[in-house]
Amino acid sequence: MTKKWWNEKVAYQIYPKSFYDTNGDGIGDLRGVIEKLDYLKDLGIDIIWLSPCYRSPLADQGYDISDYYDIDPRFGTMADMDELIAEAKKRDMYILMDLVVNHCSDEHEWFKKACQDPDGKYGNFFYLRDKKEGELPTNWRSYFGGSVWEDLPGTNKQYLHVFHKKQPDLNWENPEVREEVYKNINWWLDKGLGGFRIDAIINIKKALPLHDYEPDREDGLSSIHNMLAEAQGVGEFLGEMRDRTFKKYDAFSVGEVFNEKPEEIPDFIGDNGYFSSMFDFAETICGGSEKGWYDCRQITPDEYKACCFGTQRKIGDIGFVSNIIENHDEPRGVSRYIPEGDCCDASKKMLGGLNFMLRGIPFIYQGQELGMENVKFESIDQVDDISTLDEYKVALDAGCTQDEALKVVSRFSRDNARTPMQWTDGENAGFTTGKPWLRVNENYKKINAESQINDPDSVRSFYKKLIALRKNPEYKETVVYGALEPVWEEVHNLMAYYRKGDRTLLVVGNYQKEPQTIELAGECKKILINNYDHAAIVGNKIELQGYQFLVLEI
Ligand code: TEU
Ligand code: CA
Repeated sequence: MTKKWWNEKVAYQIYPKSFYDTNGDGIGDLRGVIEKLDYLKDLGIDIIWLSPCYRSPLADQGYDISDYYDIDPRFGTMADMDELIAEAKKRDMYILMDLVVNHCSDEHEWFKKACQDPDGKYGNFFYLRDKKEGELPTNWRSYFGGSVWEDLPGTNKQYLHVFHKKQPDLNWENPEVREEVYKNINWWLDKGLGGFRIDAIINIKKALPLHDYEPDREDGLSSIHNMLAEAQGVGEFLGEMRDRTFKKYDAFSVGEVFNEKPEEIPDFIGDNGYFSSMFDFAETICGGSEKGWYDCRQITPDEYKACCFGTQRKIGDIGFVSNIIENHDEPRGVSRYIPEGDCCDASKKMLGGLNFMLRGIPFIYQGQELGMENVKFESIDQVDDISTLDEYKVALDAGCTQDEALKVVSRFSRDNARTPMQWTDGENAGFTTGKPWLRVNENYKKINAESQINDPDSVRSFYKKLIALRKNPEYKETVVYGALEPVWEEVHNLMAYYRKGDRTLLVVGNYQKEPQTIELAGECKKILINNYDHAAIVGNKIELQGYQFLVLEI
């Protein structure tokens, strides 16, 4: 593996709408990000991924772009964006934008022109099919529910959307579409962006000719995954995109890649891979279900461990994955991966530490460093997210009561991670002086940045220590590049691994509330990180407290 500039970095995802509002309209904005750069710098962040802030109707919170060359006025102006890039640079930080090019918005001018003249140039920017009475072109189910086919307004055609109907899929088979995408990427890179997070990218390649698949739910439709499993050749598009854009700028690119085959990993993230990195979603997939969220379950500590190690083994030294416990599409990691009733500062630090010390690039999602938790929804009216509303309906259709369906939603809703960032214990958690667009989590008086910044025992201070260790010149080589070797894998509720570089570190988390004793093969030279103020080391035995997490040099 060739070393690259981003290997040693620590990344942070900002969901702009919920980060910090500076003008009192209840919506977070780019000026809010600029104001909080020093907060992030103090934490130790190098790379900031901004979820979309392009011009958009916000039908899917900006993942539906109507102008790739503009900033949505609710988030600010292009001048704000330029200032953000410049202010980040001053602090040695990089900004990543979200690249959403599987689809655009139905309010994009390309789509409007396609409606006006479906047989013309812009008709071929999308997947259009002639409308036939009582029959759809294919039986695919959109990710957000219902058929992927929708009538093309004012025509006798239908268009394909694998996500929401306001997100028509772009036809990547058309070279003109690809040219437009590359032109836009380069335009942004010329502005001085560090790179991109690449949205839903596996969906750009459809299995052609489009056809039906085996229905997999009562609705008679078939999951997009069935089509994607058959689609061949996404790599040709991705390789072309790399060569025409990222590679020329040595930009960082991190792909939202699902379901890659082990033999494809070098193509994706090896030297000269399509991307610099890709997210590890193994633990979000484990416990998942094609039937819907109502059929998903919380995974156990042993499963969590198996997922992390499975990925690490698959990747080896091929490249760097990007490690997460949560993002804007997932519930809060601490609510999801810590057994019910055990969520506390110690277990939050343990989970964060176990994830952070894996080989790869750590991505911290806003509020994760504070230990922000899932929300308790009292009624479905409190939900904003389109995917959640669909899953609620799926749960009801499957026979869940309203209460059960609400419980499902509370556990898995994307809104769990989208509630406003908790800055202070003041009104609206200090996020806005107006009315927040989405309800603030009730626990903000207890969980907020202000109370944690100067508290050496806070979750945030613990994250700062983890980040500082990764940057410590004496340990960097091992923490960043060292090989990962699982240890005591068969021990129940214990996750432990070595990181072996020019030094040897042992990372260990007691993933349960009961104590547990481990026996080291060698001697412990030094305790580098501890989420308790004490470690009971006697000879080569360590009695770990419930959820104790240690990084030891041995
Ligand atoms: O998500 C793509 C994705 O693959 C979905 O699994 C998504 O996580 C799921 O539908 C959630 O219920 C990306 C973005 O991260 C997501 O926010 C967007 O909604 C989606 O693409 C469409 O752009
Ligand atoms: Ca605002």
